[in-house]
Amino acid sequence: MSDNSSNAIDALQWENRRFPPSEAFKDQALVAGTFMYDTAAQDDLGFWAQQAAELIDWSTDWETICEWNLPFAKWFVGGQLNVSYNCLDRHVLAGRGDKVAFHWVGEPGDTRTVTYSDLLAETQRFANVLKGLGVGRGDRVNIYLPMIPEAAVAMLACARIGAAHSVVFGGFSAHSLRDRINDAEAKVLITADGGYRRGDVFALKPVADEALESTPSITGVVVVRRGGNEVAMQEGRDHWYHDLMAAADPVCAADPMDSEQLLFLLYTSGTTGKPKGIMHTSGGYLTQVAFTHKYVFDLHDDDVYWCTADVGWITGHSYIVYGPLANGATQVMYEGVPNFPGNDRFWEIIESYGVTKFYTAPTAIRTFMKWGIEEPAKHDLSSLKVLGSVGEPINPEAWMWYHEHIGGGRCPIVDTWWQTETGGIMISPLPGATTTKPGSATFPLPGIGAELVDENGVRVDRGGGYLTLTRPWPSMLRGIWGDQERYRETYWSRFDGRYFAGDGAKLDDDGYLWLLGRVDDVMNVSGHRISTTEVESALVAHPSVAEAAVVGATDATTGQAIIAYVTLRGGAEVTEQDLRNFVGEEIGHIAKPKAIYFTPDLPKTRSGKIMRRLLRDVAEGRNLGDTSTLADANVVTELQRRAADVPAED
Ligand code: 7RM
Repeated sequence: MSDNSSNAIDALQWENRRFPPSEAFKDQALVAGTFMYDTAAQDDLGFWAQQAAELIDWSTDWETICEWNLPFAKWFVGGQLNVSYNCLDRHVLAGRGDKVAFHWVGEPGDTRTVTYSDLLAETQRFANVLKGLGVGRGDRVNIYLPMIPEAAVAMLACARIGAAHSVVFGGFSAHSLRDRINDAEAKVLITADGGYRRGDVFALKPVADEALESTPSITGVVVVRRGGNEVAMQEGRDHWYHDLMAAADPVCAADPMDSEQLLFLLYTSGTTGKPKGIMHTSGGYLTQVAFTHKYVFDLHDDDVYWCTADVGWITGHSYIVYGPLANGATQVMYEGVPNFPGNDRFWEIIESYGVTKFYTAPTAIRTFMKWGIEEPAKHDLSSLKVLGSVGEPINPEAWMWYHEHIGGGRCPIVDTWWQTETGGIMISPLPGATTTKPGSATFPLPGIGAELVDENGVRVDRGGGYLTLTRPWPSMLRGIWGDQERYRETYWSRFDGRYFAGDGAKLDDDGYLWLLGRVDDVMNVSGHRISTTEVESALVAHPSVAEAAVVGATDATTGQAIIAYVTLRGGAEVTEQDLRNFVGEEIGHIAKPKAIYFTPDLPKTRSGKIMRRLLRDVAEGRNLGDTSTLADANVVTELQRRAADVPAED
């Protein structure tokens, strides 16, 4: 046993580089200094009320800021608002109708410019289309679309009439779509013939048709023409979007909705296999996503903001649709993959639209590292001002690469920790106020309570622990659709009075938070609780390594042994032994992988998170568990084949 066995996770690695915001950045920043943290610390409810009043238009004021009946919260109780009015009408009424909402870029190279007036007009018509299909307040509508402006229109049209949307990412199968439609008992499905991906059309309507064979609640299907692929239309049930829109009334009033009106369900895979319909409501959600989008990205009126997520994920909901549109921002929306037609597609888009704020995921950054610095170097990226990261821990070396090769050494990086369940960003720097350290998400945002605890729920002030949230926040999930017992059990039962959703983290001497990945991934090697993230970061610190995934495999001597899967940077070479020694030097002998496998790709979810569970199956020679959420199943099959070769040990 290690001498610190009471610790949830041993903290092995400490990073000392620091990046304060420049004077030039601070001079123009919305927040420099600590005033916002100080205000919120004195009265967090008052702070949120102030944000709700400043950032959102209400048709009726609320009576109570927050009603907290653990684990159930209501925010801005008694208040009324229309989310679509806040994202559209009020900007147009204020004379900003000609401002671009979306510079949309199709993968084949076609483009569309959508202003706030355009988006409002389209949304009103489509809201009337939905009404015509029998959709009303409280109904659920499923959305299964590519990354086209109609996805935002569909979501906003639901919000306008008080129907809840449930967006299913276009990469999901017929089976997944069917389960999600049935769980939500959706009335209408909005889909497209197909969309573009890596130069080809991928079919959506034919996949949806398969799902629709067993979705009794669906009475109408709306199909957007995008891919141009051949589709079957079922008489009476299926309608073309453009036909319905041409016939629709152009005016649809934005009626006030209750602050706690269900805005959307978003399904996230649970440990038991049955996806959970995470519930988000209106007033609190919109307040927090508008607040975080404005201050975390230091939003100015002339910004061109680009979040590369898909609207099928929470990042697309909160930081493409609701946060940026509530703030009246101009965005880029891109349909396709980062490597079509070339590996510099993102950098080309940044250059042509003068993108100032860029938000992407570590998996993308590590992929860019693989492709080499020549790709971004082909383009002028000097418009960029703030870079964001979300989805996984960002390894310090990936952070440095992002900083140098994309940010030109000049842009603050905001590493934003949050979840589908939290609805909005919870832990992140404020770019004009926070001195960052590569790989740390730094501090909870003003108004947010986060603490680490040990196995027994006792607060930890330095070193590793379980990340918990200590009080309700406006954009928190309101539960799991149809299963509030599962909600209580999943998030509120492990530590008394605290929200816990599975992540480990460590606190350094300066109080900075370092996310260590899911606690299910923590390895136990000879009694040391070692986080996969730390060993991965040590591997990525080697100049030849672009990406690494580390797992603990059962070992007769040490309990678990560290097994690493490594992808090299373009053209680089290194031996297994050199890498093992490198990790030994970086964090110590205890963290040296027992074996390292080189692989061109790692198994990832469709949203880009590394699936360590499958790598554990491979390392322990088991049959693969559930692979339905895997982006590319060939990757693990190949690794399984190679695992037949027994690795060396020293
Ligand atoms: C936004 C999103 C949530 C899980 C979360 C973490 C991981 C997300 C970070 C991160 C370290 C980050 N929602 N995660 N952001 N880990 N640093 N900045 O990704 O519901 O799909 O995933 O993602 O494990 O619990 S999500």
